[in-house]
Amino acid sequence: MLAAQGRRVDQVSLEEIDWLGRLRQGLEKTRRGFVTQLLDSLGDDPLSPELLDDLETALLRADVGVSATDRVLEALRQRLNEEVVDSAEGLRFLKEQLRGILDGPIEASGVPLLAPQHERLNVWLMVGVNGVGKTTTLGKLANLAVRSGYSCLIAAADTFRAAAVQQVEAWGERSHVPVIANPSANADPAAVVYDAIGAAKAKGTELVLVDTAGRLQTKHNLMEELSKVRRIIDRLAPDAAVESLLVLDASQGQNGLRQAMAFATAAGLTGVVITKLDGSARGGVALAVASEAGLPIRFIGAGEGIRDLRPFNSFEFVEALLAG
Ligand SMILES: Nc1nc2c(ncn2[C@@H]2O[C@H](COP(=O)(O)OP(=O)(O)OP(=O)(O)O)[C@@H](O)[C@H]2O)c(=O)[nH]1
Ligand SMILES: [Mg+2]
Repeated sequence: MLAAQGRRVDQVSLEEIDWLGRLRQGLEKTRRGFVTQLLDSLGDDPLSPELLDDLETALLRADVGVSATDRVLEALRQRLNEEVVDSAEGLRFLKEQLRGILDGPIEASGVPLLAPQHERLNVWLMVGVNGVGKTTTLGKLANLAVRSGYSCLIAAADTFRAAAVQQVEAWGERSHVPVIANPSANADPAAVVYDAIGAAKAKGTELVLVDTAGRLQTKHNLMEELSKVRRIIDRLAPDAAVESLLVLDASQGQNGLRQAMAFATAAGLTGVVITKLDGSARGGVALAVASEAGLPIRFIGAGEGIRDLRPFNSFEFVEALLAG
């Protein structure tokens, strides 16, 4: 039996089984509004054109977005034109289509699983609107990095409020990861990043995680500040592997897409982290992000705990989303 792509169930650790359970639980709300309805209408009968209408509504309601929904329906229609498809095969085909959408940008990036590169400086920048979970994600990533044997440091480049530095310092302490911060109020975030990259180079640190202040994508001056941070990184560490990760709150659904476009321009996005999948009814937004923003989803967060973040895997995600 396959528990995750390419691995047998006895190769999966207890922690992973625990995570899969939590992910499934987290996607419960999305599933309730979408899959239960879908599975009910699927029944045991072969797929019919009416059923495709129901499926379309269900996908749109789960915030899968028009483009991904159209792609899935088009593929299903074509299949139905060719042959009779029973419900089990219909579900299998649907899962395959959804995985294809999620995997598209990942395959295009040439990096199936994002991890820091050893013996090289990696700089990962967390960006996004207010309160989406940037700092929490950074704290979880620091822990994951340490557990995976990387040397890591945090740049407290959210200088907008004093509490932000304390918050990120608390996360650093939990994983024994040093935090570079500037004690003066309203320090320039780019200056903090400058110090952090200097420290990382001096110590041979492999991963620098950069926390940034939440900002609305419509605030031009704040987006410009973010571009400046990005330029500093590129200038100081031209050989570094830079990841600019947009953190999106799943419960914001389609709004996330509009944010993605603006942040892509300012911060040169390379990927997305979707947070708060626990308790959101809009988990389908992952498909909209992949299909419309064309960005690979790299991690997903489903909880506030330090271990509630995992590398994104389309197989796990689709199975959790469509679990009966
Ligand atoms: N349930 C749940 N809560 C989360 C998750 N990720 C973050 N949160 C919570 O969301 C709230 C905001 O998280 P932060 O990490 O401070 O968000 P931020 O993007 O850094 O916020 P600003 O810096 O103010 O823009 C906190 O209460 C977190 O505990 C998640 O995956 N699930
Ligand atoms: Mg923050």
